[in-house]
Amino acid sequence: MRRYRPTPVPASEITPRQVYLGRREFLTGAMAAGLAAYTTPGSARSLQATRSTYSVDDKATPFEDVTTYNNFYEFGLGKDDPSEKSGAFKPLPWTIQVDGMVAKPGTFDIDQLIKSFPVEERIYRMRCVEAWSMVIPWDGFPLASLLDKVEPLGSAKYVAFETVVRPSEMPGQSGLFQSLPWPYVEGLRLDEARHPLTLLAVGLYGQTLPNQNGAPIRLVVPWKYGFKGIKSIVRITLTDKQPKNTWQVVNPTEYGFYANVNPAVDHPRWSQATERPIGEGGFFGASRRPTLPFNGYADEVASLYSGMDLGKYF
Ligand SMILES: Nc1nc2c(c(=O)[nH]1)N[C@H]1C(S)=C(S)[C@@H](COP(=O)(O)O)O[C@H]1N2
Ligand SMILES: [Mo]
Repeated sequence: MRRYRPTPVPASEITPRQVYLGRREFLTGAMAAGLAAYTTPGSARSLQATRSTYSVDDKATPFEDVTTYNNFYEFGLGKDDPSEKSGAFKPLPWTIQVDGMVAKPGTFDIDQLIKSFPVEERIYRMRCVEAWSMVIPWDGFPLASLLDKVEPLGSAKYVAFETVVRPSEMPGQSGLFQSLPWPYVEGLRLDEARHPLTLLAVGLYGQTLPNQNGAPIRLVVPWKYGFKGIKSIVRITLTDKQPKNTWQVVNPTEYGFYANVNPAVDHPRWSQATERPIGEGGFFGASRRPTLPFNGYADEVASLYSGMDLGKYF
């Protein structure tokens, strides 16, 4: 079913984008690229990425869907809000502070990070807790590479993440109605954070991240529900206490710390057994498909949770 690509290949051998998307989709993709360029004025740059062994062969969700059907509450609650209301957001210049239980804390410039680590293309499944799914070609580097740089202390057990707070550029953070407490925060166990699948994405479809997808840098943890993929990160802190994550804080009966994709454990308000792939089948033909344990990544990650009752930890 899922096959790994055998070996990394040099950037020059990566399928040209128009072939990859298919002709018709390339045309809509080109239109969407125009839209993305509009919402991120002058900032879309292409990235040189090597393809990774961790990719899946599933057909990628069209660029247009990946960049117009989004969850990013800092820009509003609607799926259209992030692409339509993120035009004022400035993802550059950008630094990430990495601190807490580390030997070498530091503040890193996004451009330096992109230069200092090899950027890989990783085609990952993404499963939102709302039961829709996509297949997204990300460009990024393993979170472990950044963690190695700061040298976590033996006492560090978890990694906490924080999104930027910029009410002047993020309409969902200003005004009378605030949908969530800010900053949006997330967390992983240190071994989850160090897992080779755990990615810091700096781009998708071979170019820097559109604002709506979490520019300039966001987390991608493909075996967990999409909300763990915190966007527009400004701070990463190593700690010995289980970090808070925004959705668990606002609704602890529905969302947990682990949030591993598990078709056997229903959300209190809907089934998690199947999912709706975005960009397939049109409105009526929206063909659901079964959701896989750990979103299809069980072989790689199930061992992280041996001894844990997976029906209990959500
Ligand atoms: N800061 C922040 N990060 C966030 C969110 C958000 O509202 N704010 N939404 C999450 C949810 S619920 C999902 S499904 C994914 C969506 O990522 P995408 O829009 O790039 O597909 O981002 C996650 N990261
Ligand atoms: Mo989500």
